[in-house]
Amino acid sequence: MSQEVHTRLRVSAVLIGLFAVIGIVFAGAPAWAHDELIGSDPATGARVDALPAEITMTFSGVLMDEPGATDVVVTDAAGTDLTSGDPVIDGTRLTQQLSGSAAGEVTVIWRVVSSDGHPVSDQFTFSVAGDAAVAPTGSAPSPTAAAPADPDMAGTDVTGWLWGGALVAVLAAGVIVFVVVERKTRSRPSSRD
Ligand SMILES: [Cu+2]
Repeated sequence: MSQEVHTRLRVSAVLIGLFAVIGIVFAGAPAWAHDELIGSDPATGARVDALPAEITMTFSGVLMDEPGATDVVVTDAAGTDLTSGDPVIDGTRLTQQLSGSAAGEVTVIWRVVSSDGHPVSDQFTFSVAGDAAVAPTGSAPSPTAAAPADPDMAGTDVTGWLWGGALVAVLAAGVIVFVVVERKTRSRPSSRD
């Protein structure tokens, strides 16, 4: 009788460990596959002489190019729209044509769909010479390199699911073997009784 209780306790311990591992795997999964902005031209915090004809951004992964997936808003300090046409995606590269002229701080707000299917968005600024309101050189621009937190992280990364699924299969097999062995051990004629 105490043997059976002991077995149940051990199976419970295995199951608790199993669920704990699954929890850890899925909690950590979403951070694995996000694409992030790794560079741009003009760069974050750059000071240029005139508004360039286009802005290019380079990401760490191949972006999804679907209608409505990508959105870029470029405005001057007064909020005037400086974009010309839609952003163009080419692999890991995004190009946004600009028009007009600007002086002072230019803000680039972007949203792309990461290669793992998640939307990623952030913004950065650079400045165009000719405006007294521009912060003096030496003031550190706020870095935008840090990966933005995704608003819709729900553990849906394919990679995470695959790893999680494989882990569950292996652990489940282990539990089954454990239970079968325990049963065989118990059903064997015993001299200890
Ligand atoms: Cu993601």
